[in-house]
Amino acid sequence: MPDVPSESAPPPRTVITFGTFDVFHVGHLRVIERAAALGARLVVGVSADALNLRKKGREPVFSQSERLEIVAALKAVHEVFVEESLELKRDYITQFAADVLVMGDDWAGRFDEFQDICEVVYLPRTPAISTTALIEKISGG
Ligand code: C2G
Repeated sequence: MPDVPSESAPPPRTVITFGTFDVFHVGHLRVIERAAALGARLVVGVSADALNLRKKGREPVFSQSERLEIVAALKAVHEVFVEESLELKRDYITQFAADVLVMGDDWAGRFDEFQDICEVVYLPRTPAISTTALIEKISGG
């Protein structure tokens, strides 16, 4: 018998998410795992060092290639790429044929404009952990 998908089976969905993922922590892991659970394939855009410098006025602790390497090694992640600009989100969603865009709810409402090409989901942030707080703690601040 040929392996024909049943008519009622929903097509496998591609999920896309974005982030810096600097000083990788459990809040990052949870958003990635919950994003992956919304589809069959998870693509992650890891923000470029230059984008961070422009946006936050400082270099990330870990370089872009290190952050990419860490995110790519996660079981839940199928593909990673460098997010060069926040303004290219629509292009990335199209390029990777994403059905769902996932972000933490610190971005709530910010990407609703993409609802014309994909589902947009904001997941609750993991409380009480952030890269900034970790950097302050480690540096004794
Ligand atoms: N996150 C979370 N819980 C935390 C910390 C972060 O759920 N305690 C989520 C964020 O909401 C985001 C993802 O982890 O969805 C990555 O967080 P950051 O590395 O801080 O990413 P950011 O610099 O906000 O992304 O296009 C977006 C850019 O790439 C920037």
